[in-house]
Amino acid sequence: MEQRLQSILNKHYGKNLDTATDQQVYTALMLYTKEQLAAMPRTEGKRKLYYVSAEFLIGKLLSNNLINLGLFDEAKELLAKHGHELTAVEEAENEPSLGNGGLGRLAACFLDSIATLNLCGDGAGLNYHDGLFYQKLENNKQKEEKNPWITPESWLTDTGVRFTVPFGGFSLRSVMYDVGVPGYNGRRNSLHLFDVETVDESIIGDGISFDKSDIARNLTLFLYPDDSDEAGRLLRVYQQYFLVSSTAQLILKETRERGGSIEKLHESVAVQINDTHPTMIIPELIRLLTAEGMSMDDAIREVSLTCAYTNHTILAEALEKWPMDFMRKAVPQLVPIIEELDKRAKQVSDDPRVAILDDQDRVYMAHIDIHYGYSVNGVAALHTEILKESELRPFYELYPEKFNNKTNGITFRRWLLHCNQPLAAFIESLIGPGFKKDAAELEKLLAFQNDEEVLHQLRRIKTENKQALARYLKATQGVELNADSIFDIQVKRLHEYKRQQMNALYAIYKYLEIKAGKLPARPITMIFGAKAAPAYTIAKDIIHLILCLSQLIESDPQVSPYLKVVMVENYNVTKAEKLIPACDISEQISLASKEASGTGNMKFMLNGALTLGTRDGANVEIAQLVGEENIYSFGKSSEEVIRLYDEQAYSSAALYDGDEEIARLVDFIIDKKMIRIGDVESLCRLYKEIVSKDWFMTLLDVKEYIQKKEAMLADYEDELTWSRKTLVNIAKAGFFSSDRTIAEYNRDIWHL
Ligand code: GL9
Repeated sequence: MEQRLQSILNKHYGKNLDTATDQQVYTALMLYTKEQLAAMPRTEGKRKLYYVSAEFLIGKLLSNNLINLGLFDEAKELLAKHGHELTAVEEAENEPSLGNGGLGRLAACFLDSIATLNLCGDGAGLNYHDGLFYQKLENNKQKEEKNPWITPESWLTDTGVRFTVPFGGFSLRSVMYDVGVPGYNGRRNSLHLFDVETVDESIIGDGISFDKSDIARNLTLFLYPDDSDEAGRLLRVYQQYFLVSSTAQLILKETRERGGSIEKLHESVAVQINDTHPTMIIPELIRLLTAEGMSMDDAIREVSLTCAYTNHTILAEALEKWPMDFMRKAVPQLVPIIEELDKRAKQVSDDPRVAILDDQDRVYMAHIDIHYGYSVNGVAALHTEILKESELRPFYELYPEKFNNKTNGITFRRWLLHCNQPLAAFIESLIGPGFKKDAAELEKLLAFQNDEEVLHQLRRIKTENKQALARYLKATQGVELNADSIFDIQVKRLHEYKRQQMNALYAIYKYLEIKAGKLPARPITMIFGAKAAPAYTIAKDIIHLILCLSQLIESDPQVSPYLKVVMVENYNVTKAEKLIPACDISEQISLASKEASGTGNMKFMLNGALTLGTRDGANVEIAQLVGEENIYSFGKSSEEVIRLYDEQAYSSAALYDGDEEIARLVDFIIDKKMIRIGDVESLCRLYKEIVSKDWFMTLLDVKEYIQKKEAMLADYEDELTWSRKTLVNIAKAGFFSSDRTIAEYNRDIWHL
């Protein structure tokens, strides 16, 4: 390694390991790691998986690739010998922001596990040059800026593979870049990222605005461009088709090269459709197969035996329905196929709830997936039950054999070995290294439940991680954290159903308590991190509320020694890796039934935080594993919430009018102290929304939530009992390894 690094540094910069900057050392180490990765043997298999997704939130790759290649310690020591710290060198890497949140991060964890389990499977996505946006916090508001991440030397390799993607009236050339995916096991796969050569960053104007109609120049500029207007929605259709047409052409090319038969495509290929964004791969594959001379019947049968669909949400807004007019304009060649698929589906059932085309000439993308895929899975046990019992019930009655659950998971390489090295080393000293390959071995930690020295050491490690986070936030955002305070963290996309607003109401409660002289036993640090979709007004109002509260508390010397509210700017994977190991209280407070699974909940648990959560998504399975005494659950059940929706029986106004305590907290949003700091229009809009609508039922659970959090804060003072709970959480986290999830996908769906 040393020789090769010296030679790369010399060739590129005329420097050596002692004279090079951290940035130069990063580039050299990245290029070296890339060479090592390329030299790994590929996975093999008769049936090959294509995991097709609009998002892959892969995060920085250097450390994780070094870990999976078994080179991490060697690299760290070598750099240290020459006066460089690996963590400082890593800072030079840009994080590719090719995803929004859980769905994209899940896809990245899955690629890691697929390679590690030695399964033959590649990812297929798009190479967005500016990813999602970069979030600046200014004047207590979110401001979106472009977020370029591609540098001349990067993990991307141009494969030389090119396809032509036809659109209505024009076509674009598709360029295939690859990012290597090393398993923790000696073999590798690839992530294919398709791009257009004509993309032009100079068309980006103020913030993240650009000409949405100039497809050749804008196609791969941004992930999910603003879809609040028609041009933005149409652009998404262009993006989606570009992804799936490129992928479908790659599948047929590789199948031939591997000696497989196109006529028996399903014997050589499995396609996992990650949410509805890649749904058009079904009609596109049918189009390509019939163009090869297959009959429509045969093509539909083969494609249906090849494609499987994962549903990630029951929120109506996320169930894509595209107007047929969009299809006629962007992808006219798919229109006759979609009409044929609709006609056949109507022969299977005349129930309008399962139709592909509705009476307003809109295409229901999920319905294509369910009729013409061979598997439909939800992402946590509760979520899959809700799909079967309510959201997709008519489909479940038609095709019960297609439905199955695959509870999400996370890769422990990134979310323990990499992000929490002190904890990983401590675990290894207790139970040996076996847990690194087999996460179930973490259960061996249960033998230490009554070992006081072990329990004290867990808290010491947590405190060190809190100090490290404090240093990081001081350096990057200029905020001071008290590592002796309790760290209560809610980091995830900003959405009303995730109820950051309920957490903000807790901050108001605590502020008022402290003002009234009721001081907490220990200072509390409430940390938020979240991006709001640019056109989601109420989500931005919630960010504004949190930032105004932060300022109000900070500037009040009566309160600030006991309470601090921090919003981390531009929350992303890199920041998650620093926040999660430093957390005491993991906030998982979505309205029951709405969070399909959650994966942050798993990451926090694995890193020794205790969950304050509703009985939603995978929280339900966490509670079953650790036992009710090791989790803090609260709130109305999903059955109760679903009943309230069905009977339209929820009224936030009634709760507000009938309860002085609730009214006192909500009223504070528009208290004159707040109005002085914030934007009246924004705060009033949010106040009104909560009082008169509150679609995600904040006021239903807020009182029980406050009570539970208070109980939790009190429990924190009993160090041994708290630490024992964290130990049980770590020990039981093995189930949430994405290695387990992927083994189940392969056993039940892919059969690679
Ligand atoms: C999501 C769900 O909301 C999460 O609960 C789930 O853990 C992940 C992964 O299955 O999928 N569905 C979804 O649309 N997103 C999710 O995070 N959204 C984004 O990532 C934007």
